[in-house]
Amino acid sequence: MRKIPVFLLIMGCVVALLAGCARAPGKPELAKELHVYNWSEYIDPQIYADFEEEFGVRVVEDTFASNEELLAKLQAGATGYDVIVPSDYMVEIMIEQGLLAELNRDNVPNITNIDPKFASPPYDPGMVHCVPYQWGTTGIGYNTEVFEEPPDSWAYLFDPEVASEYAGQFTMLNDSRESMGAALKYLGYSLNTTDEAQLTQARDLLIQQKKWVYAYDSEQNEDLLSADETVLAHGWSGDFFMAAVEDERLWYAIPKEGGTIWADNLCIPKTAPSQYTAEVFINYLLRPEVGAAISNYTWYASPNAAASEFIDAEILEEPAIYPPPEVMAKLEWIEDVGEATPLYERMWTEVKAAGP
Ligand code: N2P
Repeated sequence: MRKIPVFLLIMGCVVALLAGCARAPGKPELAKELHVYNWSEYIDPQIYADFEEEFGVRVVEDTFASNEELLAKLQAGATGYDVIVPSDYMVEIMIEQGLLAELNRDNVPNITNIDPKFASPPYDPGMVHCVPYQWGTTGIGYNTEVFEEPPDSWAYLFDPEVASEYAGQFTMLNDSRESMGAALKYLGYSLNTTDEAQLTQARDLLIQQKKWVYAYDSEQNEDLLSADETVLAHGWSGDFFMAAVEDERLWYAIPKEGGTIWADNLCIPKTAPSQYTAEVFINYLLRPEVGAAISNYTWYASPNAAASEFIDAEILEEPAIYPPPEVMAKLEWIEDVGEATPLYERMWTEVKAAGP
């Protein structure tokens, strides 16, 4: 056996000791980069910068525009993401497909900051895989100079007499479950129906509506409102409130027939390059001040109870962000519809393919 020079052995031990001291005992090393796949404009970029500064981990963000886009990307074999942000029903689908890692709670002690109301969601009982990030509703963004009274009904988008008045001046979300869901709600059905006749009616309603739709868009709908391209937009609550910081003519209404309530979640794909770094990041986002900074930027509601005291009063007190019980009672969660999922996808594809 060849002998290793003693000085090399000593040097090796010193290096190992130093490296050992640089991190908590028994903890893996942080990766140099963290890859986050998120909805667009869904976090204050300063939070990424602060995390980089404190932990020395560079955050790289990609964005997606729908849960189905996120799922398709993972199914197509994307393996580079450490943290993803699916909504409720998509978490359930991803767990079932074996795409998500289980959280190591030892690395996420701040998970106790989550409000008990959100700590055991039906799509991920006990938060085994994911931590709720933000929640909100789906309704109608609008220009208050055009509407003195809030357009608080799906009729503004679907009733031929009303919608035709705003022909070419409104957008619908580019999202199968949300746009089919809005049509189903207008028709008085559940947005989780699996009844083919009801789904067909919703599809036909969307096709009839198509000639008045400016665009199917989930990422620029608030900008189009602000640019006076449109006056109404089917969309997510916070996107309009956040845009109203710059353009105070914009506001948002929850339709009286009820709309979607949803929660997006921080999850780690099984293929994550560094599950540990992802957990350290999620734990960071769960700090009370950081949790509040997220909502103060996005204008979405926070599931982090400890963050509340740092969230701006105008957000906490806005009934279209934290709706009162009677409004909550009318909202519906999108659920995994199992075998009916391809039916929703087919109907939506038919809407998109239909002539104007
Ligand atoms: C943020 C989009 C919110 C995500 N721009 C809706 N689930």
